[in-house]
Amino acid sequence: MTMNLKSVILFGLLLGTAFAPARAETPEQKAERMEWFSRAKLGIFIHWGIYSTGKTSESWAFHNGYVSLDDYMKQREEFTAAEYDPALWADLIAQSGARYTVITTKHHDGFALWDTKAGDVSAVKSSPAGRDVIAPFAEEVRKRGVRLGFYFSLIDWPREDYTDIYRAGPVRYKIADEPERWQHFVDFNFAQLRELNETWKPDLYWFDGDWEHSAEEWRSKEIVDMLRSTNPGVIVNSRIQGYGDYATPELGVPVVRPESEWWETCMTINNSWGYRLDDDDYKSPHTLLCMLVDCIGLGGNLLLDIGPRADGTIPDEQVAVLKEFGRWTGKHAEAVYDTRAGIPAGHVAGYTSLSLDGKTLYVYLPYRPTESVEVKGLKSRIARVRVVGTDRELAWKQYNDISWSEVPGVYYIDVPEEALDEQITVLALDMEEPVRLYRGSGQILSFNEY
Ligand code: FHN
Repeated sequence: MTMNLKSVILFGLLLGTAFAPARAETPEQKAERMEWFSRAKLGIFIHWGIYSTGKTSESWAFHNGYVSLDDYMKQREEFTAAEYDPALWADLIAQSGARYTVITTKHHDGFALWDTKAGDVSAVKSSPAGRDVIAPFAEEVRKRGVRLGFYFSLIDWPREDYTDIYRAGPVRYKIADEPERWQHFVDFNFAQLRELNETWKPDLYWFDGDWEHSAEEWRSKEIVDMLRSTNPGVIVNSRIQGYGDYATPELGVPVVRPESEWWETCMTINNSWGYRLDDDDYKSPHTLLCMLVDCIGLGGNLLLDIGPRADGTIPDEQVAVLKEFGRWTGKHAEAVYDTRAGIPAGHVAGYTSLSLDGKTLYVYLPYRPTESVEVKGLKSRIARVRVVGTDRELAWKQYNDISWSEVPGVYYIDVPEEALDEQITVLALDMEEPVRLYRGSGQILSFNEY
């Protein structure tokens, strides 16, 4: 075979591209990939599976020995999805103001909600639903411009090739003793993930259960590389032993900002991830909205969980929360999506965030103020105060604005009863310049100019 110079160069270039090591992502490239997530602020988590009969917890019920594995797995006979309306689910999610959703494609019990060819335990092959319930959900969610996230449990306790099943032990086998058995399980995880990735190219993977094995054992790096090879923009949560993009504090908003630039608190709507017949201890919309603005103020997202029933209906209490979230986020959109972390606690009684240009300080009031709201330590001057979601401007005054002191005067903003939102009122303090703070502990004035 003869090659002219042009073909030799082209061939060389192709070889170079094929074999060049993947370049590490720069911080700027990562920030670009994380952009939609940073601005999303609210996601809706969905725990749906055979445990959605409401009789047991998700997976943990057999793992902890509360029911036998057989009795637990029998619940799949009640997973009918008979009333499942993915368009309605997607409507509710979009209306809540969430910009992304994360659905359990498979929990630790191994029951897959999509038509997996890699195993036999799925909504299609082993439940009366008899169909792929992920496919129509993915389609409806995307139609509404909501980002699609897949929860995927690395753990699959019931499988014979997985190392553990019960919390109390004993382990089935040790990887060192039976490496091929473990390899069989790893191949299975890869096969399922390949199916999900190639079919839907989700925007985000929410791994879970990584604590049971090391990155080397899960092959975490290879998993992420494999997903990115055909889905380069995908975002991966932290639960994959060091290869994720963002932190996932659970069931509690952090007190101080997490070290990770990107994070999300996942939160139950009552006290359970999946639907439970015996759990009607719902958190109020006010409580949950406070968690949302707390996350926003600390620069993170809230991933609020719902638990539909096995027939696909969503309990009224959960629908009511999503609708109230929609009313509130719709009215206060300006102070939700295009914001960044606020100022440290202590300057004002309430949660805060900043506009992206830093010139507007948003103050979220989870209470009904008496007389006025005090804001201290603001070196930059207020130009006007607005009530977000209304056309109302508020009056304020400043005390102790002393030109020869470095301690700025304290602002008092009048907030009349009529300006209040029924959940959380948001004030926008538009400043003359980006917010600058006084963070000292006061001073003695050794002279007066008057
Ligand atoms: O074990 C799971 C639990 O069932 C649930 O899915 C939560 C959601 O964050 N994740 C695990 C516990 O951290």
